[in-house]
Amino acid sequence: MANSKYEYTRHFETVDKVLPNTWMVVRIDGRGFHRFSQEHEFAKPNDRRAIDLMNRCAVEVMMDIKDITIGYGQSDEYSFVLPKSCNLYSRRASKISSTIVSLFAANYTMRWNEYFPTVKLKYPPCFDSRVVCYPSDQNLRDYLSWRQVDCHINNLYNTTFWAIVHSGKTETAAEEELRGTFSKDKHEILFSKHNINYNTIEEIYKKGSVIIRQKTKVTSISPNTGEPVERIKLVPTPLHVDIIGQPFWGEHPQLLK
Ligand code: DGT
Ligand code: MG
Ligand code: MG
Repeated sequence: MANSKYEYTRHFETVDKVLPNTWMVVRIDGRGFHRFSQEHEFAKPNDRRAIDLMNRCAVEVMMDIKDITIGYGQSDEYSFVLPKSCNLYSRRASKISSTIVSLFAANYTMRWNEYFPTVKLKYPPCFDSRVVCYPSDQNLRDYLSWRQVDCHINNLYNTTFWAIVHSGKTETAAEEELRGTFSKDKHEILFSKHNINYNTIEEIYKKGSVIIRQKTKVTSISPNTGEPVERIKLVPTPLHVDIIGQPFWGEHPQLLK
């Protein structure tokens, strides 16, 4: 490109490189999803279609951006982990974060009908995004644990809250009943008053979704022979498991490399 007298404005771009040799986490979060979930008639407390759509978008992001090793999602948020050695966009925070969030939002819009065939998308969904760097493996694990604990606490509260409301009480009465209660109290309210054993609720709601690249048998048609060929590929796969304890990290040691 020819130089022009205007080119000097390029130097106003500030450097926003993430510290080298640290874990990078991009977290995206739905903007105003309290309203978005109401306008689009999400089931309460959890809408399986909405969760499946979020997971699909995250899988698509990970298929496109191969540097991402782990995704973790719950509610209207997703975190994407990039390893210490990652040099995507020379570690420029705004390039990384804006690419991931726009890819996610574009997929959310494009695939909406697949997951909500009977609900018209009323307005464009929007997500914010940030990059946070974590220096140690323990920091990264603690970050992911924080998000999973958040999922658990919110899900237990929301499950109990909506059980009370669905039993005929007002939202204010439900709030009142839950004020000051501990986890064990909510389990008890669910079990004794609403006949719900929290432990039997599906893991996807209690644990959120962690996406890692799993070895998967993939069948494709050979362009040469026209015959199906089987290959083992690493495919981003959502799991609904505990990521706080050691077993998950022991089973997948490559995730902390
Ligand atoms: P923000 O992030 O500051 O722009 O504000 P919001 O409104 O997105 O709030 P946030 O992110 O703290 O909370 C997520 C909201 O999304 C919360 O109001 C519950 C709603 N939501 C997420 N997933 C579901 C779902 O499966 N069902 C229902 N009914 N609501 C959901
Ligand atoms: Mg939000
Ligand atoms: Mg949120």
